[in-house]
Amino acid sequence: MDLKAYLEERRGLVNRALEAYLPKVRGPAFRLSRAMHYSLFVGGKRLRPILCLAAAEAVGGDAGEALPVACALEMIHTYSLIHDDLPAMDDDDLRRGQPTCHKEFDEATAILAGDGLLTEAFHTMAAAALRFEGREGVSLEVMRLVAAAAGYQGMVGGQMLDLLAEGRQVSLKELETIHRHKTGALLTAAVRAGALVGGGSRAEVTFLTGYGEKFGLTFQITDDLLDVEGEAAEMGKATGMDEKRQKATYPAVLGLEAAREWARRLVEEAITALESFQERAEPLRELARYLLVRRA
Ligand code: GRG
Repeated sequence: MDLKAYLEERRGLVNRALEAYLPKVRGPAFRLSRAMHYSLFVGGKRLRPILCLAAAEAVGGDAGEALPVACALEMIHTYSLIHDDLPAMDDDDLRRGQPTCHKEFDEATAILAGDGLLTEAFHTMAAAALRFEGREGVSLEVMRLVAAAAGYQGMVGGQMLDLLAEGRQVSLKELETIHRHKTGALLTAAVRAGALVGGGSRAEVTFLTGYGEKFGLTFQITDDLLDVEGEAAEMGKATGMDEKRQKATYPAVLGLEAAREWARRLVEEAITALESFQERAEPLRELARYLLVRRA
């Protein structure tokens, strides 16, 4: 399959839906909606929504039905980047190749834009649930799992662990715990939510969750590798920052070659988790392989 064309088509689909869910509004909160819009549309690979749609289709579901959840995941992801870039956290000036939200606007607006995106994500999912009559159980389960993955049991908790680990040595086990929460939880939730909305069987959802977990870990390892080896211009943000901030990373704990080798092994395991799926899971297989060659 032509992954590049597939990704472009999917990005277009997601971007059009995001525009519809989050139009620029006028009025007293114009500045806030402009800031939310700015960060959401300033770039981004749309990996989480694309995974969600691909998982729905892998179980024979309809990507259109998964779009609200897919877009909600991108809103949550974008909020996490806005807050992560704030001076109180990573204090970054550049994200997705453009000034970070607090640089383009100001700190208070960036905090509110993150809050607005997080809340809008749940509004989007709830509004869609009301439209899908008769599927309330699935909709509620999806919202529950996305909330758990985004909150203190998942991404927010992982961010706390990451901040607490700065400047000290961590074991491989601790590193994995941090990243399973900080990055892996939302990526896994994207796949699991897609499988549920798509009507997957219990076994299919379990296999796809396994795929999502391997995908999430591999994503983080390759993110760490790109911080060491990537080009800032291609990534749209500064590189070499992990070392500067004494962050716990896979290359730091394992060494570069062992980290690369581990990523390769995890991709094989992710693809193995899809063994019982036919052709329909090919995009998910290709997305896992793409992690090893991505440059941004
Ligand atoms: C502040 C609540 C809160 C959470 C922050 C995800 C996260 C937790 C922080 C982001 C910092 C970071 C660089 C994490 C590493 C992995 C990651 C999420 C990279 C960015 O995701 P991509 O590559 O970004 O999917 P795009 O821009 O393509 O959407």
